[in-house]
Amino acid sequence: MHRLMSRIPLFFFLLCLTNAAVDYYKESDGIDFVPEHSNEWVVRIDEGDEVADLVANELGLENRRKIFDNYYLFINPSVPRRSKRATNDFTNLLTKHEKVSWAEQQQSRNRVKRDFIDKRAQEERVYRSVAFSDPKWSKEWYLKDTRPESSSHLPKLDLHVLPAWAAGYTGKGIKVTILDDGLEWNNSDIMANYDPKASYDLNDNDDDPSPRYDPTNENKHGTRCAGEVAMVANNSICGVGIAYNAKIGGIRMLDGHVTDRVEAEAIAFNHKYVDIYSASWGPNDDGRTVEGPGTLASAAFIKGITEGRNGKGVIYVWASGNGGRRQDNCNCDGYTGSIYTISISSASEHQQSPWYAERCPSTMATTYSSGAYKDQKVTTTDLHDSCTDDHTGTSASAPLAAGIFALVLEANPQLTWRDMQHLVAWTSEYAPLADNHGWTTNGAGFKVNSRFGFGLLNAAALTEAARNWVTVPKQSICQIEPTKFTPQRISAARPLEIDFEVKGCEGENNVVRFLEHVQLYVTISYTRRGALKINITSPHGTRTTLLSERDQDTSTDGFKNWSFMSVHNWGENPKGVWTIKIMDATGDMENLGALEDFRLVLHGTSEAPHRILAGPRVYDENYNTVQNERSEKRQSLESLARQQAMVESNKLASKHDAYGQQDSLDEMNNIPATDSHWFRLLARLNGNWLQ
Ligand SMILES: [Ca+2]
Ligand SMILES: [Ca+2]
Ligand SMILES: [Ca+2]
Ligand SMILES: [Ca+2]
Repeated sequence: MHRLMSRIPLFFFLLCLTNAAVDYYKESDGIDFVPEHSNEWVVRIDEGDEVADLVANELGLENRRKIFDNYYLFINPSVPRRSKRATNDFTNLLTKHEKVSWAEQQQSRNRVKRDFIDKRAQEERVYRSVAFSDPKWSKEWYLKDTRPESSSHLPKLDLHVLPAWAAGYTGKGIKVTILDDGLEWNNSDIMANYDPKASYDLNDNDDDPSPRYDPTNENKHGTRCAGEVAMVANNSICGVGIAYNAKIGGIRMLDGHVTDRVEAEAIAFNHKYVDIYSASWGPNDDGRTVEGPGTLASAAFIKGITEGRNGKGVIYVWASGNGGRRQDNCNCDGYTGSIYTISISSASEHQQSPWYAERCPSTMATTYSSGAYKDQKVTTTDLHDSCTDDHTGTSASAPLAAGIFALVLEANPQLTWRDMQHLVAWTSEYAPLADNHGWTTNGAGFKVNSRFGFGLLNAAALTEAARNWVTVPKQSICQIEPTKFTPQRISAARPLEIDFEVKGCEGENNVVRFLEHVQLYVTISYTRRGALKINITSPHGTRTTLLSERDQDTSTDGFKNWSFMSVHNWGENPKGVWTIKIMDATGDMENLGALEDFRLVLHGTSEAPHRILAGPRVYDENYNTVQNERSEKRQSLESLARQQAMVESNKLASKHDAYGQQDSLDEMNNIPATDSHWFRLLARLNGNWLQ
């Protein structure tokens, strides 16, 4: 192992991260997670399949198959399938082989689903919806306005999906896949939209991703996530998916040994076919884990981004994590922190950041989900051909976003993976979440919040902006490394502050003038990792907390070339003085360490994205317009009533006019008493979009 590290230093910290995993806490059942080593090696051989076969033969291995690029899956039959100990001797033997450029024994990684197990099953009440025949449609409060008339003073809660549907976008032609614990594809509310080509079972290596059934229904998670995206509309079963005409697949990968190889194959599964991947899981949200994608999973993300959707890049949607109660920080999760994933957080029906939500500046946007005990949850398909109102956490938020992005790709199939992120920045809503702490306006005029990213997704605004979107200019990446940096001491007594001048690679062809993602890579040694807090301030004065204190994290491992990512400088020009501040938030004088190294990586464009040319974003403070529409309608209702009274008292109106007025009056009276009325109105406005 040591030999491998010295030969290929790039892999050093990745190996350290996975090998250091000894002290896990599993949120759901309190059992400590101990990684197990398998009899699989992923081996990189650059000279092709025949050489791979030869190497395997020579070493007594089975060359199971090529994973992708030059990576092969080798099985060593003389090693147990599961073992607590790594077989380092054999890894050394492999890496010494002249035809092998890299090899790694696969070990299980602790990946935790981002929902909550609700012990008190809610009694299911059957609602009969009038617009869609689906009985649970009336429970989908995040898609439509379910406020009773008596509560029209309350804020409107939906994600503006109905206007996007009314404009004709229902996900047609878009393929979404859920990376999870399986998919009950023959569920009556999934089957018509099921896509076998977007599906696979990586746990059992077969084409059928059906979940493994057990008495606790442990593997319901993937089926629940999938239904949110693509429940079949108007079939009198369960509910209606956001992208109810999209194709839905499932990759079964969480119900077994989750290794780097398994994650990679999921992340790049049929990546020239699938458009959107949704993942509602990640490293343990225990508040003391720092973990990201391994070598192969990192390569898989790049494949999806560079080769997917004919080079425009697939869309990766990731749940931002449920570690709020344990002060976890989503920037300690390399999946949400990746620039390639759109990480999604949650807001409760009270438009508050819920107790489980994590804070960090890599989060891009928010959708609704569960909140405190009595708050409404998310409705979707469930195991055993059933339906539930109980899906929760950021797990439920990510698939809502994936469904919305399917509508967006239908509105404009030419969008790139970066276009989608720009669209999120330009359209997500601040107003419904304005009562929460932490909003700030950055130097380019975007409102950002580490709890919500750019705000609540707005499907109507997204699809509308997507239609005429001009593809953003090509990505430039500018890396700034300090010259002659000597390690700087950090302690509770001495916060470390570093100012440095950034030119944004001016004069070079990778100059960045309009920022997208900012990454601060640091190597820090410290006696208590969770004591550390890191801020960064841009030349525009945007101050971002890249890492907040984590009580639970007592690790002495520090950070090894770890990337802290932020989208809070979106649109800013990076030129000027940046300040990094690293401090010990605990005040514990015993803690000690040093910043060993750092570099800043700026992603963005040298040319202005088209949209910014028209000026900074203008926010709609009256986003909750249904409230206003209602009072307007009530006013016009009153004026109609007055008119009618006048007409009647004068006995002058023709029968035809009176009927006409009576119709309008009924229309007003009925809003929003029944859904059918709402839909008839929409249908009248938008043609025959709903049968
Ligand atoms: Ca199977
Ligand atoms: Ca249905
Ligand atoms: Ca987390
Ligand atoms: Ca991300």
